[in-house]
Amino acid sequence: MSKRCMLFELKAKAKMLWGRYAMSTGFLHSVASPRVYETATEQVNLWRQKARVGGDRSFEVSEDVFQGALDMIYAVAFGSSIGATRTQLKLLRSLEERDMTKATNTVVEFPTAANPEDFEAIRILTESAEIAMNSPVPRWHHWFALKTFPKLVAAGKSKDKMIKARLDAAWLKFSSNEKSEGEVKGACDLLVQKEAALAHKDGRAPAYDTPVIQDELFGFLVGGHETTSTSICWGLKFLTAHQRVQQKLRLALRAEFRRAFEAKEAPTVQEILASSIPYLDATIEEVLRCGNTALASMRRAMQDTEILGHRIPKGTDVFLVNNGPGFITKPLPVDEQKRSKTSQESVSRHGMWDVSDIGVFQPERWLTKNEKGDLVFDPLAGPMLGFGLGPRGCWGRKLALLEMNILFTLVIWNLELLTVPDKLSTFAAKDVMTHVPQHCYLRLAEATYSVRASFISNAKVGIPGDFNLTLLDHIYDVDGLEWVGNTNELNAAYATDGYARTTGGAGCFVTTHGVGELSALNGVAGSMTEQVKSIHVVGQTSRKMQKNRMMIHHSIGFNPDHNIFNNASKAFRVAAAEIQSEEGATEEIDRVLRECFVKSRPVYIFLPIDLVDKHVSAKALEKPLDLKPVADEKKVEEAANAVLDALYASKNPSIFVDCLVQRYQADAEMRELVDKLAIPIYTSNMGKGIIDEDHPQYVGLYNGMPSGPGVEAAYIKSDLMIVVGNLPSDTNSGGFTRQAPAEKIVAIDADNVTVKEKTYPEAPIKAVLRKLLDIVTTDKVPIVEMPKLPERPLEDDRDSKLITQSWVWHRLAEFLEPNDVIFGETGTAAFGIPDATFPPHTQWITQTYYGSIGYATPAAFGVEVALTRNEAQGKPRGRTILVTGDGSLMLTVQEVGNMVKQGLKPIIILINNAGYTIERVIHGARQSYNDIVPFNYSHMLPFFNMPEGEARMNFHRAETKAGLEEILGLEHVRKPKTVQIVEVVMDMMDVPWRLSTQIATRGPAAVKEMQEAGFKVRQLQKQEG
Ligand SMILES: Cc1ncc(C[n+]2csc(CCOP(=O)(O)OP(=O)(O)O)c2C)c(N)n1
Repeated sequence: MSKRCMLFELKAKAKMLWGRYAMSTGFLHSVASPRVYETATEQVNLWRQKARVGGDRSFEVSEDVFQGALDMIYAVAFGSSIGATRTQLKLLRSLEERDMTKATNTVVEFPTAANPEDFEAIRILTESAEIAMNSPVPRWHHWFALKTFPKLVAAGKSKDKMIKARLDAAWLKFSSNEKSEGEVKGACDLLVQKEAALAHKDGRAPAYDTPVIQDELFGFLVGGHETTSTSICWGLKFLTAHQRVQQKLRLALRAEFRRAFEAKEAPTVQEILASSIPYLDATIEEVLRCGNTALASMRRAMQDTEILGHRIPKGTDVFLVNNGPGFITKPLPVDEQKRSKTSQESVSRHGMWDVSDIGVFQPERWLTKNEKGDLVFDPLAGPMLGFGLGPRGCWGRKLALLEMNILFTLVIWNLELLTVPDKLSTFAAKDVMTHVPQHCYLRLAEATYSVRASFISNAKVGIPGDFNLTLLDHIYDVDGLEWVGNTNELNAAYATDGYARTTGGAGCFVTTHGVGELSALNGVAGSMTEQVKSIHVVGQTSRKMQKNRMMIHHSIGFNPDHNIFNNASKAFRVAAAEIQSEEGATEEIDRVLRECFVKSRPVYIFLPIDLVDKHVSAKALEKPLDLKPVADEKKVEEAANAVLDALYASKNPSIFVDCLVQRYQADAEMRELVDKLAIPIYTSNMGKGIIDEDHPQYVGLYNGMPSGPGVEAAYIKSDLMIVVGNLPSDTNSGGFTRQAPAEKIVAIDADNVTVKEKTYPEAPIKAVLRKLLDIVTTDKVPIVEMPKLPERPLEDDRDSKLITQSWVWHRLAEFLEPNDVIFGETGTAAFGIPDATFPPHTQWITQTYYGSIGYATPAAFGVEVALTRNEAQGKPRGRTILVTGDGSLMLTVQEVGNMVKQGLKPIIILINNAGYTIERVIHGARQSYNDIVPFNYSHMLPFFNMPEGEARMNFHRAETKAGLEEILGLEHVRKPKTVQIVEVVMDMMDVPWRLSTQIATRGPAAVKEMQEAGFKVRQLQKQEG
């Protein structure tokens, strides 16, 4: 028996308005969306207010959702809100917590304001459909009720009056001119405008307020809110119950709406319309599938037909059930032969998800990968009939999806749907006009705008192990975080270091406890001593295992202390979050992240495996991470004034720039300051590149004795040496020969300033440089004549056809382009490259102080990862040029395989000088301990799985200068698309002059040993002197 009633028919009649006019993209975007956005914003504000007044308690929102949905459709129909949500909000604004008489510890019930009259009329008429649904003679019964029940009669009159008034107003607007011009503010305007235009055209009297048009409009209102509000309620319930989905959705929104995220405001309606967020579409589709708002579509057979071999006579009402097998439970077995031909043919076009988890709410089932490998929303991923199909499918589908899209975006963006007590979160439903949840409770908190993880680093590197696997799973949940594996933990630590140096922020890597964390320790120690921001996350054994000192694998001996490894790394970090409870965990993590930045050194986060999946409050995220060091404004000013006083009183000042400027992110201030001061600039070995070497005031690299001709002589003429970001290790000061007379030194260090032996504490480097920029009076800075350096003496091996140390570094420097990142691995490269002049904006990376060989290859991997991500975000990037010795490469060569796998494109210049030349020159020139295992490097790329042909193209070997010239001129070497290896064959007894000069600083015995072994000892500075 048909359960049709007049309201359903009205809804169907509204077809012209729905289908032809109001569902056009133009109308939806320019007219409907702004109205929907306004009302959705009101809804968010209402809930925000309820959360403020109700505190941490849950409250029922079904009525709010119903009011909001009617507000929306009314505004889309008539251009202005019916005011239901606004009325409630007004009342709520005047209330405080103490006014909440109907509140328990967990639930709060808010007083309600009387709804506007029109709202009540529409609601009464909509709900009257239930009369038909419960009657054996639905059509007649409903008609009778509408005509005779006083409440329904009054509501009908009210509704007719309201619609007539709206139509009249629209008519006034569009009938006044021939072209029916005027602003269309809603569907009613659109309908009248079309009718006015048609009437003009046909030369007839317009019929804008006929019963048909009135029914169209009322059908639009009725059809547009009850199903949508039910679906929204289901959506809120699912997102509350599935916190992972909610969090993932929020992150997807944040990733899409970057501008809004950074501005800490909601995305605009235009931004929402222009967006494409597959996870949002998938979530809405999954809400519709699992919520089952319309349990069935009813269709009457228009002709005799057959379904799965069963005869269906014309006129039969067929119920297509949406909540059964195939949709939310496993499909029933069907004899495929019995399906119609069209149905059989469509199998390949329509997907069927993995049915093993068909009963689970899981938006991911609607996502597939496109040809480019990107996840896209696929509405055909599985069967779905929520809106029906074909000519009798739901006309309002587009509007309903638009409303849900805007509302869910704004709700999830602004509010966190916290879990509600079990008894309030059941999925019990009642079947009235739609399949409605019995209750819909929310407990809310403001969503915060900061995501710590993506802020720190958008790529996490590391190595899996039993104790971090589940932790690693969560990396995939966070948009903006990416898992990049490494070939071992030491490499992960190095890669993190490289990543951090090039981004200026922190790098983060994850290892398993014991074996993993110990393997990484050498790399972490390097970051510690070179002051690089590294976050080492260790997945530990469970708290119970730790407490019971269980003999879990990777532990040491009997009755093992599981924290033995944690204790081992204490000297190599500035802070550690040793998490043992979810209580306070987030605050503790924030504390160490701050330490990492403020002290620019490694930190650890230890996470027992049993804590990984525990929920913690997101409250800490409300407080933005403060990464700036504490700077006492007065002390900073005092320090800056002392610097300036000394500067103004000097006659021949200079400024010396070292690497800690970069570590404390003060490069920009440094560059601005040298421009402003216009006094001679020198840099250290490790500070090279921070100031462009074509700067008019740049004199050269001063490294004590191993400095270029005339550099030291010029520097020591300074009567005031402003030394910024000093790191005075042996290798960065020419074996402690760099001159630094205390009475001439103004030292601007990481967190204090010393002016001629008086120290000003609590004055961080970046703040001091900024202050100097603000208060310096450039007129008072002495004008200094730029020193003139003598010409470099010509090298005596310059005519050699073979590749020599005296030639190769200058040639490689010519190969550089602005924005390149160049690595000099510990070895002859680290001493040779500083001799060359870089183009502007070159980043120079060398682990000169810690000097752990093998560092540069994985660190170059980390840099390439960072540069590739930059490029993907449209930022400019240079190339990564790794210069490494053959001995060093062998320690961490596996990471080249990872470069191939990840599609990275560094240029690797491999100095093949048959072993540890740098060690030969120090001692034991021809001892076998300075030899290495010889390799055939041409096999390296194929071994790492680069296809043979490609590998041949990308491997190059140069034995002569001419050969290297040719290779460096190749287009695919200069502009690489994949890893390039350039093997450069050099003499094992050839060393850069800076290296032999540095060794000579050890005294005459060292010089004698070098000379007896056959090394040339060239001291350019001496030659000049
Ligand atoms: C991990 C580590 N082990 C040992 C050393 C000692 N060391 C310093 S440089 C070097 C040799 C580097 O040789 P290679 O990379 O071939 O460079 P070359 O000097 O030959 O250009 C060694 C073994 C070190 N610095 N780090």
